[in-house]
Amino acid sequence: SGHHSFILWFTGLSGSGKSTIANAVAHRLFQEGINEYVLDGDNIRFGLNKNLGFSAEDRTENIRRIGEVSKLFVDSGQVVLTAFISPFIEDRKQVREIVEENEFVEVYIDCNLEECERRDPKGLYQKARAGEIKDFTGISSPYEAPENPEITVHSDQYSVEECVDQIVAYLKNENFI
Ligand code: GGZ
Repeated sequence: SGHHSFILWFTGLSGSGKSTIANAVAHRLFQEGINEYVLDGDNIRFGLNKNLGFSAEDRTENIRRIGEVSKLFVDSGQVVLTAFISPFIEDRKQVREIVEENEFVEVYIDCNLEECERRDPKGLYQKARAGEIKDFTGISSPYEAPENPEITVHSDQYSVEECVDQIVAYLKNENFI
């Protein structure tokens, strides 16, 4: 098929819907015959990066390694979707710089903190508010929103399926797929 390999890099707060939306986009790509793979906390933070926590330094190292692994996926001819908070602009920029210019597509999953906290699917915000989790993104650790992402979807205003449609439409319009 005519598609090239690239990184679809999701960034956003905990509970914003990154993993859910990334997996739904991956399913669409699969249906179109595209080789894809999703990297998220489940397959990275319990394996390759299990020695890393949530200090600023560890997050930077987390993202650096994920970037390098993503580059390998691109070299192997696949579309890789990554779903990590990746809170620092500089860390995301570093990943962008290790691949070709047309191989990094940043997707900002924009969901306001109040909504993420209302969803609180794992009860982590509640624990962070109670001081039981330190350095929690949005509460006691910063999140730097992208200044110029290729795609922004507002997961606090649109359904998962609508967000997926918006992302797939961008990829088609820009001839990524
Ligand atoms: C943020 C944390 C923290 C702290 C545990 N801060 O909603 P989740 O549970 O499933 O996703 C969050 C995940 C964040 O890991 P990332 O690798 O994406 O973070 S980063 O890119 O910043 O390195 C959350 C859980 O891990 N979690 N402690 N303190 N999220």
